[in-house]
Amino acid sequence: MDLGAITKYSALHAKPNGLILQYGTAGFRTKAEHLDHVMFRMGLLAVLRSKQTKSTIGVMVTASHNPEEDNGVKLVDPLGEMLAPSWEEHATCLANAEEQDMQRVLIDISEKEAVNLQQDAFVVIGRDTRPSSEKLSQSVIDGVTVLGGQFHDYGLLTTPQLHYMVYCRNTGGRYGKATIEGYYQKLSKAFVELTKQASCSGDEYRSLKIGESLNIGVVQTAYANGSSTRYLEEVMKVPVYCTKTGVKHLHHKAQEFDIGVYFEANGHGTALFSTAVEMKIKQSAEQLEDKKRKAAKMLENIIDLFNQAAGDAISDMLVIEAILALKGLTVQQWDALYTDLPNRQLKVQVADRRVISTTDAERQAVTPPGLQEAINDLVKKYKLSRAFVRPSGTEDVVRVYAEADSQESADHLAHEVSLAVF
Ligand code: NG1
Repeated sequence: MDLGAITKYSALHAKPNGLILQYGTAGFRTKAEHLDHVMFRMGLLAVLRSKQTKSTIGVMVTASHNPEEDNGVKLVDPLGEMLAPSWEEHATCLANAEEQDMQRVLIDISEKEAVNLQQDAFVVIGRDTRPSSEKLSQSVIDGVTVLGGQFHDYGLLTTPQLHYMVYCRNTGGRYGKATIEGYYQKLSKAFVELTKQASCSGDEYRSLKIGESLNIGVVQTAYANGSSTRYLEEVMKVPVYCTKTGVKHLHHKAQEFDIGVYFEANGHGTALFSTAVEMKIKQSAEQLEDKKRKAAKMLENIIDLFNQAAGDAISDMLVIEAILALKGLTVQQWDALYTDLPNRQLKVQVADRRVISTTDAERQAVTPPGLQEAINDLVKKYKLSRAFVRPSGTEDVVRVYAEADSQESADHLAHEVSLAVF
């Protein structure tokens, strides 16, 4: 580690005095003007993580749905998953270190994580369309190069595309080609193959039921509409699990199943297939029996159409289009499968959102004392009702969610709960 060079370059990406940030649900997020030092330091950290895992690591510069003047950064681990929790802590330490402590923190992390500093490092970088993103991704690159890391800057990319690139690069190209064309080709080939099969007979669909020996689980968060949970459990007869908000929690839980399906109500989601399932399907696709082979081919294409590295709206949309075509359903018929309960989400500004802590996958408030009891009393006043509050992990607000049998009741309940938060 060339400590002299790190000190010199770090001074060019100086940390504003007194600024404390935390690696949250989706990495660091705050006003773009406060993030230059964080970007530089995440470039450094990505190199250490790459050396430690002997793999390509991703860095995405984005603040997703936050206001345009915000920005953010998150690291992507070797299999396209979110950064490991122990490294989230290192990220927080490094981002908050005062200039004079930077070297010590870097050495501490390297020692704690037994990083071989002689190992090569490779980092891939992507960014969103915010005006601040290009300059901030340049600061990431400064951090990568000062520690001797190699990099590839993909420029504009969606977050799930960057996850896909990392996954491809670390699996020797087995998952797909790590280029933007490779991504589109993989999805479009699977989509075309699948929709070609839309004329299959009912027999072939029936032979798709490989299901007896597979365990399937659906993972949601507290924001999932109560009707969707009821439909999944009572009509589809699949077990449903609830985790804390944030893709990393859902993804992790979904990995426990042969086929794990997860989604957040705002659209992040995908399906994960275990290696054993993929092998079984591959074997069936080589069978001589025509119907089974066609059915297995269909499943192979479905698996290819999902971006298993991370929830990906483009891939999800194509999967849905293909399934509707295969089943001969219209979007309207699909939408009519069940009806969402009326619901309302509100944001509440408080002095310190961390005074609210939760348990039970964020469905129950533990602190401040009395808050949960107040929510329980309010919920009792309405039919088919449910409400919860939690501090956002990406914005400086407390989020309130309520659902009930009518829109008016859901609105009232959300409003009353937000008053209880003050
Ligand atoms: P927070 O700000 O922690 O509620 C939001 C979304 C999450 C997820 C993350 C990351 C809601 C209620 N929450 O988290 O679903 O998308 O941002 O982007 O939509």
